[in-house]
Amino acid sequence: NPLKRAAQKITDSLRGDGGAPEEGIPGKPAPESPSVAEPTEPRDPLPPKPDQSGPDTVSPTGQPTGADQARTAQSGSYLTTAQGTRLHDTDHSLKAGPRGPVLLQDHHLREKVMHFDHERIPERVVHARGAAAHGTFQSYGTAATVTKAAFLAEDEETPVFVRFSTVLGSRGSSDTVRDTRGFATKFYTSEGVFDLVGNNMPVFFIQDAIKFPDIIHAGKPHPDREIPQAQSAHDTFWDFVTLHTEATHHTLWNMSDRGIPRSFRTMEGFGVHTFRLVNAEGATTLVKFHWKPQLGVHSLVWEEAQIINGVDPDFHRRDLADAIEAGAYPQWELGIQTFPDTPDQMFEGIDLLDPTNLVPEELAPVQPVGLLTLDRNPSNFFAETEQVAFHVGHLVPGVDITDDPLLAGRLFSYLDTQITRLGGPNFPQLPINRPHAPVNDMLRDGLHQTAVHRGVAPYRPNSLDGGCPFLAGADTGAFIEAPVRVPESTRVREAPESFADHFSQPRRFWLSMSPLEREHIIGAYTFELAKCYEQAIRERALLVLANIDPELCGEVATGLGLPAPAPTVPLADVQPSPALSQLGRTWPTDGRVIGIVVGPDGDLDGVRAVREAVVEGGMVPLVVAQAGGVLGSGEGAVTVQRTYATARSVEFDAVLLAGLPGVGSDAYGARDAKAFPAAAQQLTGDPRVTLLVSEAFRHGKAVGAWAGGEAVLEGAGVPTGAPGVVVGDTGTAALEQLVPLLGGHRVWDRFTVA
Ligand code: HDD
Repeated sequence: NPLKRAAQKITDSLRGDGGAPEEGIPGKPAPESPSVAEPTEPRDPLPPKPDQSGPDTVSPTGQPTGADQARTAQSGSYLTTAQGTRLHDTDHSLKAGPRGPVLLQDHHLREKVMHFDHERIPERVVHARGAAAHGTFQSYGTAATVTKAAFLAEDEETPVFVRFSTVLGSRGSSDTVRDTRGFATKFYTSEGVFDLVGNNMPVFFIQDAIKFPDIIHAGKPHPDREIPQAQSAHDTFWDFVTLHTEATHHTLWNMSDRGIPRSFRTMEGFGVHTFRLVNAEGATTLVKFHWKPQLGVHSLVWEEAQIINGVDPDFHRRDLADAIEAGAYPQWELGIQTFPDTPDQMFEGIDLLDPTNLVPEELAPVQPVGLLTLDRNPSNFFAETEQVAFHVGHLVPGVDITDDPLLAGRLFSYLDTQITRLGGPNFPQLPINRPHAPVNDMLRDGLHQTAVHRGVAPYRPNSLDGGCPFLAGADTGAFIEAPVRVPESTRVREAPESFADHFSQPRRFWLSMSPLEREHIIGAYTFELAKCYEQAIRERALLVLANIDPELCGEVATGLGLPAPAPTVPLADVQPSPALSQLGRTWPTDGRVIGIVVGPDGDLDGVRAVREAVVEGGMVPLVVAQAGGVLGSGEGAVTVQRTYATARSVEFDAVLLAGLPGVGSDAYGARDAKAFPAAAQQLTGDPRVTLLVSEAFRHGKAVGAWAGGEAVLEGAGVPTGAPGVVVGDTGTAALEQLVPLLGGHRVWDRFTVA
């Protein structure tokens, strides 16, 4: 039949220039050609239209849109309405006379208030509070043997946007609560967007996404009073995680120092799930992704975290933005642990599909594959940090998923949630979400459509738009699902047997901690459980702890005033993984904050010299004095950055004291210090300075003094011979002794652990 043959010819030619695309799928037979003729008269396809390269960035009337939207939204010197009409007054409603009623005809009032009324959008249901930054990812090319992903090829530089977050708190909650942190990275690769939506902990509370609403409902504030905010220290959280023991490992990480990071800059990041990489030959490798911070992994101590929540709830957000503004660009190395893609997807007895498991680095070393540098703060929080939409299904050729049941549910959830949060399906068109690769989809219309699509045939196959857009093949950069064998089975609502081990991995984590880190964990469990009202929950929590370790269980039981139960399962015989401990290593001191506290008669020359030396060492000096302004005059003047009223120890990694009046001195004259009882001042000097010093000491921070600062140490009850307390003849001499202590993050020797 000649007509059928001609129709077949056109159908074949409409398959595009991707070079027999489906043939590119290794091991997959090409699909059968469609036998149905096109409804049009068979003829040669039309040439591709020039405007088939994706949504236009010029409006139909020639104005720039999209990336240039800032220009259209904010140009010209005059205040205008949203329609561009210049205004002469925006402070008064239109009234019938100065004391008369406001007139309904005031269209400017109406527009201004209407827009304000709709400024807020729903916050993220989880990870609502976050901060973000732009940067670049520089690939080393070391992953090129295991993946064909272009952004991991040698010397490839890819723009990125990274958002860090807490999980439980709402948008206005505090930064330093005990919680998991989100670490989500959007790579704007040449092959489309790749999102690595991870956390600062390598394991998750649940093994199946169907339980995500349960764990989140349990962790969020109680539905009746909506308290507590951004906390896990309450009954519903502990009720769930003690009944649902697969949460044990993640809960233990939360109770460890990882739950209260010092800074986003000092957190590790993890992809959590096992992913599958595909190389140019089609070979697959299972991987886990890791982000390793160049500044080391550091945490707050609990009391410090609690104080910060009051004195600076924006602590992490401020720290990230300040560091970038100061040019101290935070960096992380991306690394991969690789595992053979065996049919059972196990490695050394660890089920790689169970997201409550980690693989110790000692068994599978993390191999560095590239460097992330964050070097630009967002210019508009809402447009960028709030509107960015991550999705684990944003994948590029060379990176594919596994059958981890937690990942499967995430693949559904992220797209879905953006529709409510960002008001419709066109959120990929928001400037922060736009891919940097050309986009030529056939998605059309919908709420907030900003692209002006051309052509008449957003369907395939078509003959009317020249058969465009074409389909790509493996050799032209198509994303092709790895041809993985799906196990033959029966439909069930069940987990594999290997998912039933809930305690050996937590036990490994516990055994890997240093004595001091264990002490912190015991403190955290005791604090959180003591905040629960229900005795039954506390008792159940102790049963869980008994299965991790008798010492952990016993210490927490003592703190709660309860008997320690015996384990209900045999204690797992596991080896520690030293890489899990944060202590015992030395890190660069870049970006560390040194408070230089100076009194009314302080050694200004010394302060100047210390400041310069701190800056030269890549750290941040903050001068703290009784009142704001400048100390001294002329060229030698020193600018004051904090006063005794605005400074608190938690802001500094180390403190240096210069020329401060000490015990019994009446040299303090600042008006606000008078708010403290005179007796307190007489005893210790300014109570705010002594508090600052004693807190810094208690939190394990290096403390130093010169030029009379020693007297304040004494007044604050800080012995000059104690570990990490240094005294110098000059400021720089004191600083020289102080800096090496910073490399260890804190003066751990100061803590005695039995
Ligand atoms: Fe999720 C946000 C990380 C499991 C459903 N998740 C969100 C963010 C991060 C993570 C970092 C914030 C992204 C941003 O900054 O905008 N989530 C994880 C990790 C998980 C995980 C590491 C486990 C390994 N998440 C998970 C499950 C579900 C979700 C199992 C649902 C079944 N997550 C969401 C969400 C969010 C989200 C509801 C809220 C806002 C958003 O997606 O965009 O879809």
